[in-house]
Amino acid sequence: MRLSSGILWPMPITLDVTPEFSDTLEQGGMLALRDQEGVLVATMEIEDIWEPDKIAEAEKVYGTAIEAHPAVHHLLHQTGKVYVGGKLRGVEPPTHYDFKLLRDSPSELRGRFRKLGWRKVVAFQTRNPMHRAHQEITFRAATMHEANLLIHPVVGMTKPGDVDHYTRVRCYEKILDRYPEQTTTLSLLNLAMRMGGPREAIWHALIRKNYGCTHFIVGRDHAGPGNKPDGTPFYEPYEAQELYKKHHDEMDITMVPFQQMVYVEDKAQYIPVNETTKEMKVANISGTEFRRRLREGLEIPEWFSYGEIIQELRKIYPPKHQQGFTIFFTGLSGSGKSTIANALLVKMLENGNRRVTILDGDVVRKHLSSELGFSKEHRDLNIKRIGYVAAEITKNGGVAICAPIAPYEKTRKHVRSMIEAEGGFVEIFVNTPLEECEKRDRKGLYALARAGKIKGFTGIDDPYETPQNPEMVIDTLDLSAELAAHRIFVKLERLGYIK
Ligand code: PPS
Repeated sequence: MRLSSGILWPMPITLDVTPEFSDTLEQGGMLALRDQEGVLVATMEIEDIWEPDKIAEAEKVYGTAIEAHPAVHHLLHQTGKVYVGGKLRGVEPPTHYDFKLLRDSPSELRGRFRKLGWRKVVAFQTRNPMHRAHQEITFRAATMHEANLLIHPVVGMTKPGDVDHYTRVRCYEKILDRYPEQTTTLSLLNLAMRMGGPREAIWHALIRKNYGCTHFIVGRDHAGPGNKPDGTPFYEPYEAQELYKKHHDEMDITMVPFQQMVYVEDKAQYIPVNETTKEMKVANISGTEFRRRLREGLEIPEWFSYGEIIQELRKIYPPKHQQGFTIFFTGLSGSGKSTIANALLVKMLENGNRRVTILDGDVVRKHLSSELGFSKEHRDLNIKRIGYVAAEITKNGGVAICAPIAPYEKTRKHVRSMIEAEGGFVEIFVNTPLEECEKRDRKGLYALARAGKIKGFTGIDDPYETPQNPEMVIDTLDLSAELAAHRIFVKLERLGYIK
């Protein structure tokens, strides 16, 4: 909780490197800290090089070493094994090309407050789009303390799965109009959140103090990471407020604690949950429910959010028939994947509502993977490349039809997770038995494989792992390619992907 000088500082910020790199360093040496483009941001005079006990760090800082906690996961899997410490000298602040006018250094923001004559400023930390309840809390907080309001959202790393900051910032800009004029301002904070609950609340407040704020709002479950796998929370809902109270005297920034706000229908008003009575009809929409409604294009009531905010969010949660998706065929060589894929492509082009790209096995091997062979390593690489391109297409609202053999379940799963992060994924197992593929042997490859002239041929001397949970199985023995494509098309309509 403290620096060695005794100053309250609850969150270690460390420079982590790999052991190989640390071997090239020595105490007293200098390190150049650069951004991704190689611009020198700062130098470090190396004072310490050490191997931390990460489990101890996780337990002390986050109160847990369970990997379901995003910061614990990051600490254990994404940070280097060795830490380097020392005196930093700033050279040039990192450049940001987005929302330049909304980015302030601590001294710039303090200067702005001085210029405006804002003596008391309440800061509001957020990593989510703001709705009516947030407007209500922040407005009340400022009024209660006769202060101005700073909306100070984090635009660095937040919780995985959060709404991207571009969308959020457009929402924050819109909500500014919902406050009385001249009372509220917006500035972006480039911070990597840890979802560290109580300690993070103290950290957030100290940062806001440095930015010139006098008050800081701490609501329910501040910087909460969600629940543990057993369903219990990592931190109690008001634990952050408790820890803040404990250190309040040395913080020099006043906590404005808030209970969760709920909407009371008969009063047409938001009130803190601890002020509600049994008789009151309380309405609430959870984050999960809200996202479901956005995804499915369902109504979101006016009491929950403002029309202009919903409009902004609907852009990133388009209805299903505008969302991107990937159809991933898998099956033996000669099973009929390409034929069905092409029949499906034609059907979709005929329908005309979708932009489709086909990533057929042979075509990919010609244009993307021409240097690859058929070893396990090369096949995996080939499939991952297809997955990457399909994920990009899916992200941008297109349709990717992939038709490789993709013989290994683990790699297919990997591709599924890559693509599902961006949109829909429909795996279709083209289940043509080996005997049939061999009988057809259109390219004559099975004969060559049997004769030992091609080594490592799928189904002959290299395995094909049957898909465990495909969205569809196509049996080509009793279904023509055209009918198979028709069945898939109907399924896509039923899933809502085609209108
Ligand atoms: S993989 O395993 O998914 O990377 O394979 P893929 O990219 O789909 O390429 C399969 C096509 O390459 C031809 N071919 C082979 N297939 C399997 N095993 C071996 N050893 C092999 N050597 C060449 C074969 O024609 C496949 O085409 P399709 O269209 O599947 O019949």
